[in-house]
Amino acid sequence: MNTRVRPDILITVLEPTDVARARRLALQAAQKAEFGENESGALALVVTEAASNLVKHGGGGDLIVREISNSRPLLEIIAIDSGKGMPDVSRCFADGYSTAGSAGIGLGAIARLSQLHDIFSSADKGTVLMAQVGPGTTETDDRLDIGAISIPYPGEDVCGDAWGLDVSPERIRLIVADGLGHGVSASKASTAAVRTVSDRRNLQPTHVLEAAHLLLKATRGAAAGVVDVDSSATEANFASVGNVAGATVSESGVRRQMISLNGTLGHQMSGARQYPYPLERNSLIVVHSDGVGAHWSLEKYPGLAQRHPSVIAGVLFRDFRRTRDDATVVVIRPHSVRS
Ligand SMILES: [Mn+2]
Repeated sequence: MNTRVRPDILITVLEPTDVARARRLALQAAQKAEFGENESGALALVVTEAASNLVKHGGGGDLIVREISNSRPLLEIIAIDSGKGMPDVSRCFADGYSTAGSAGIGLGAIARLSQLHDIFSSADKGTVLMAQVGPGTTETDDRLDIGAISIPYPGEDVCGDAWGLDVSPERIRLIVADGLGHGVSASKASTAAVRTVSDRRNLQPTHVLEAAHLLLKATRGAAAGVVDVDSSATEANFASVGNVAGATVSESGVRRQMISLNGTLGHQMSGARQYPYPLERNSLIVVHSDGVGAHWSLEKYPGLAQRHPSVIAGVLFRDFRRTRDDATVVVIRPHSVRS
């Protein structure tokens, strides 16, 4: 079971002093993740460049620092703005090209210092940049690409949402849970729902939710969605109770909503059901709490459905987040084990 070690950090970056703050918070995260000196230095440079770009070119934005749980540490930076966008992203990533000041050199440095980076920019909607820095590699890389953002209700230290990923030879399983309300009690409920998955790996999604329903009686209750993807990545099975939404998205951006039933785990559930959904090659699965609005379409962002899932999560978070709630969005692109 792959769950978040520490909560994601969101830093609003509007002016140069915020750049210094972002760097400081990222370095604290690096220390907790036991980065060495070189990796910390690389991270500081990446965060400084990404945050400076938010100020110089994005008209301000959000910088998210996320720890990717792994045997070796890896931190992901996602920089999100709603600015003018970059006219030619591939040229911007080559050293030396810039539309204003040092942006071109900055993106080249980010590319060199990161294990993995990706960017999506549209002229009218802004830019989302992601970079993963550190000595770690993602153990499940051959099974799926994943992007996730989970940010607490404003002012809370803990997130009332929780999510987890479990990869076995037979399948990939993802759960997203949203504890009622926000804060510590909500976090306890959603964490208990996620833990049910790791404790009951052999149960079907419906039975996992039924088990969670019993376990969560002592808590405030939660909504949760569980999706299984078979090893050939041709079928997803989704079961959801309450306001956790799931959808499949084709490579061209066509969305198919998956079914969530009414109810609250721990309080009221009239039975869980799971339904199968066919997956095409390079299909995505998107699962999110109701802190992200449900009326999104990747077709409105040409090319986005082919980007790294972290960038897709960043765009959905930017454009559909409801600020008065915990907000979690997880995007996966399963790979066929046979291919
Ligand atoms: Mn919620």
